[in-house]
Amino acid sequence: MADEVLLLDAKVSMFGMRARVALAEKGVKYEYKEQDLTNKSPLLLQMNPIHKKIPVLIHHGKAINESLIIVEYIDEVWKGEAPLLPSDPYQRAQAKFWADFIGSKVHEVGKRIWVGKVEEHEQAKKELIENLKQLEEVLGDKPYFGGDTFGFVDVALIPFYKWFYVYEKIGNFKVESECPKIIEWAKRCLKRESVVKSLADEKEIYEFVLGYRKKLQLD
Ligand code: GS8
Repeated sequence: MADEVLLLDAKVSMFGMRARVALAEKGVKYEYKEQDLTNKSPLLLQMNPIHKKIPVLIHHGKAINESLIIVEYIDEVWKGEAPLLPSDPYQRAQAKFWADFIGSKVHEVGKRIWVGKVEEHEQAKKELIENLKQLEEVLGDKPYFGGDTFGFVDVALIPFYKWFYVYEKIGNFKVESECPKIIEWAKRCLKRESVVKSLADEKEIYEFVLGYRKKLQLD
């Protein structure tokens, strides 16, 4: 199997972590290829010629691009184990909506903290907290966004938990004091082997971001 599945990825990437968590949930063996995004490999350029971004899943030589599409693909191909998307069409649509919200809102606003100038931080922090509070409402009293089982939205969001450390250090605030339910949910997810072994270390992410900010002279 290992020669059939290949993941082009970068360790600290929240999008790459989504693919890794989904593969681990399904117990899929794969070959991991760390990519240097400052000097993109011919393989990455060939496999994602449109966006030239990681993650890229290569299955039997064919490329699948975009993290949420990759997670859905993994869910469809390895159907038997741990279903991630609900089978009910409305629930499925809802799961896709919130997973997209995480990329278009949480990620974008988080980026305004970690690549943003200091004067942009206050507004970005406010919006990030608003977005996370919306997600807390979606979670409600369920253990996971997927209900009783870990699902698509859980996979989409959990990598960002490791990025909270960066948002908090750079933005000088604590997510937990504003959104305790999200932190409780994240700690629950972190009890899963698939999650623990797939996520990058927060200090490593922070070091990466500090280097990035230094290079761009943002401080
Ligand atoms: C985003 C992937 C992405 O931004 C997805 O897969 O969900 N919507 C896509 N990948 C980044 C690394 S993570 O921040 C990337 O590959 N960047 C390289 C570049 O922009 O040149």
